Amino acid sequence: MLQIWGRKNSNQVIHVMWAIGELKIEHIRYNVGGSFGGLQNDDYKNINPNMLIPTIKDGKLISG
Ligand SMILES: N[C@@H](CCC(=O)N[C@@H](CS)C(=O)NCC(=O)O)C(=O)O
Repeated sequence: MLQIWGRKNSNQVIHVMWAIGELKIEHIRYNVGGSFGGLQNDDYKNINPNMLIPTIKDGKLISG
């Protein structure tokens, strides 16, 4: 399933979630960034070395 990391009140994340909503793609979103934190740890750095949101993972493909 498509996975998205990012708080939904981020402008960058809103664009992604809008497209996912329009296309009705099954997905799961994790709240990270802003007051949620979670960007400055090794687990997140491993999936997105930029340590920013959003990060999108589709199978083995990761985009951030
Ligand atoms: N992915 C974009 C930019 C990503 C970006 O600027 N993300 C902001 C979101 S507003 C961010 O992660 N800010 C830190 C935070 O929200 O905690 C790029 O690399 O050009």
